[in-house]
Amino acid sequence: LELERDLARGLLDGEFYLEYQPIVGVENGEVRSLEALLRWSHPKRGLITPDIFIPLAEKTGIIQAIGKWVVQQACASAVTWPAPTGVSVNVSGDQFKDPNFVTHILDCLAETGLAPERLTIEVTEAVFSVDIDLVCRSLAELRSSGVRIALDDFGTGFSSINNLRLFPLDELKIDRSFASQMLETSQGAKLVDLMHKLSETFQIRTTIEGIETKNQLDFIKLLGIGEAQGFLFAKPFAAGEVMEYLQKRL
Ligand code: G
Ligand code: G
Ligand code: NA
Ligand code: MN
Repeated sequence: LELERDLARGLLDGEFYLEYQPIVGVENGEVRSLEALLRWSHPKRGLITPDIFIPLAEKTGIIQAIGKWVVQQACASAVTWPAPTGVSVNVSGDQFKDPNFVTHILDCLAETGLAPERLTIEVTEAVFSVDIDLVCRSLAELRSSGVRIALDDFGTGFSSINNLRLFPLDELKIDRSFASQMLETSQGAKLVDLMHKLSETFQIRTTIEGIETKNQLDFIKLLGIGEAQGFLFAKPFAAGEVMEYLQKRL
């Protein structure tokens, strides 16, 4: 309860910050985008991860304000990176309930000057439990402005294949639990191949999360998966380290 009350104060006091984790092209190692991952540096409890505070922020409604801050920060940072390197922002289903959600994102793009094509909005299958029409309309509007849409943690939620048909998507992110199983059993490998083929059927780009080993990378290359993320490439790092990371890879 105390933590819930602290969220609003923490936002005002600048206790939130973003880390970034690269999403890399499997063939050429090029950094396609960096995913913004929210962190809370609590004055008494130290570092708190989003698994803990995002559900609380959703419960209290402060997620709207926090979500706006995240988009604004991410766009402001990304515009300083060399184009076409993009930024990927996680968005909670509740944020769609804000009637100004889309407008705010488009305003952030206009104000920072970031090309819409460089912003990816990541939603999880949990958005399917919000008003489907509302979510569909918002995603379509963003997409028609050039913003890319990714379905995150794919394979772990309640989504049906039909959702892939109904939702305007550009990218499917296979959940990292599948990457860790991939080379353990033949079934694990087939599952990843199947999800990639599913994504190809809908002409969606595939990213796989949680790539930790060279063997895993070699395997997804073989499958033809286009993009990957994981500790093999980099752990999430501070905003101030992004430029150095990008320069080192050129
Ligand atoms: O980075 P970490 O492993 O702690 O992330 C845990 C979860 O929190 C992930 O599922 C991630 O998508 C989510 N998350 C990270 N940053 C944000 C954010 O800014 N907004 C929302 N809604 N979720 C986030
Ligand atoms: O749910 P989402 O995919 O947004 O969660 C992102 C989180 O996953 C990041 O906070 C990061 O810490 C974690 N993560 C990213 N890459 C790896 C990886 O290769 N292995 C493991 N175990 N976790 C990872
Ligand atoms: Na994510
Ligand atoms: Mn994910």
